[in-house]
Amino acid sequence: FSPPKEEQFETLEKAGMLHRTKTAEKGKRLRKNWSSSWTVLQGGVLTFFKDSKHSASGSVKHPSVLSSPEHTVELRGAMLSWAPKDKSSKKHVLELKTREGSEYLIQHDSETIISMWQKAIADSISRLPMD
Ligand code: I3S
Repeated sequence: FSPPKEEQFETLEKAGMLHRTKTAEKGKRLRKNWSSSWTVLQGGVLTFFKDSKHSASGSVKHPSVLSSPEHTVELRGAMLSWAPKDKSSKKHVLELKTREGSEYLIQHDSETIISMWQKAIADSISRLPMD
């Protein structure tokens, strides 16, 4: 199955539970505060939702009915890499740096799951124009 190209950009790319923490805002370092959140990757935007109650698959296609997003991360111009060891003692940690100078750590205990997120987010970034 391959959807029409115009629609591809709008459709849900990935959703699931992730551990995440914001580590910088507009270039200023923040104290880490890890939490689990339902995370949706769609149309070049990564959204972390506030609670995990809405993770039933029936809600996945309708993010508007979920609780309000806690963080909406614009992926255009962002950079994703595996976090250096000194950023966290956790394993399988991704570091996402936005164009606006915000930084997030994203983590999952499963290497398989975090690798799928790494690929999905990297693919999304690469499809967006740089400027
Ligand atoms: O880089 P740090 O300061 O070792 O990060 C840890 C802290 O954020 C810690 O919270 P407190 O600042 O309240 O102690 C968290 O509980 C830890 O999870 C953080 O370390 P990891 O290595 O898990 O990212």
